[in-house]
Amino acid sequence: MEKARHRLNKILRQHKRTSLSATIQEMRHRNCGTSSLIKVAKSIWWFSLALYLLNYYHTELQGQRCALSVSRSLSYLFRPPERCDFCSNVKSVPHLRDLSPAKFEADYAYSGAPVIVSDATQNWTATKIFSYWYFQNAYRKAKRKQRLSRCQFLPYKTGFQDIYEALDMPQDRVELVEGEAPWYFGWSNCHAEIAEEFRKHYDRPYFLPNNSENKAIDWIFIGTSGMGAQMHIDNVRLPSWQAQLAGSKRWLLVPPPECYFQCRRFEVTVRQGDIINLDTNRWYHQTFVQPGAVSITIGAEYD
Ligand SMILES: O=C(O)CCC(=O)C(=O)O
Repeated sequence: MEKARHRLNKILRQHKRTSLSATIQEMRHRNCGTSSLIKVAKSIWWFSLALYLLNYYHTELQGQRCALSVSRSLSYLFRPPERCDFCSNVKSVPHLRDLSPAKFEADYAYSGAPVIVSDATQNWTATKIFSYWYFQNAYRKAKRKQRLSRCQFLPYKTGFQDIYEALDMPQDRVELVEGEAPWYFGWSNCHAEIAEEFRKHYDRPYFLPNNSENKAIDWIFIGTSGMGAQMHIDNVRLPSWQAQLAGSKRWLLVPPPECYFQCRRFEVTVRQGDIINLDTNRWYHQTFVQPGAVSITIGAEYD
């Protein structure tokens, strides 16, 4: 009897162990299924986030002169290092005239070598017509019809919120009467009707390669002596031209840090009528409006 009880207990213990381990196996299995599901869900989440960021980058940030929504130090941190051949052979920034599209394409358009072209705005009426008051009038007329908030605006040190506020300064400040604060701001002219009006007064620069396309959105920068853009590098993918329609501006061009030992820095003055061509995505750049007339520039990217 005792022997039979002992055997029964043994069988029960064994059964308990097996069913427990089966339960554990099952639990493990289930658990494993759950963690796989979690892993898949996490992967989908990260993938969607990456897709969203990629899409955001392409639709919103590309083409921005200054991606203010991404912190500047963050965008500098993730800037891929340059191979320095774009600047190692640049010994000066030439001032050229009569520059054929073929020569521009071969030597400057995509090489990263900056150049100033001095005879490309001769027939442009913009050099005579564009002024703070001209812009104010154009935007006041357009404001009544349509107000676009997506045009980018760079206030620099002025604190203005948008182009409408910037074009609403009292006359004394515009003319920088003694005691008034200097000003400088820039904006992307994404207002179709105004862009069309402005474009009656300037052309695509004659030296751009025939097959290159001028980007649809022009940038305008305007301001008084002593002001300008702080040192920065752009993230707009394409090189650009910028025409000095009034006043003059000194540009400081600095190679990226990884090229300091192979490349020089340059200081150039761009005078009224000149067009500077620069890959602002490769050269750090800073501008200083020179004493004299209010500086007005217009520019665009080209591919
Ligand atoms: O013209 C300026 O003062 C600034 C231009 C600039 O920073 C740019 O084109 O990225």
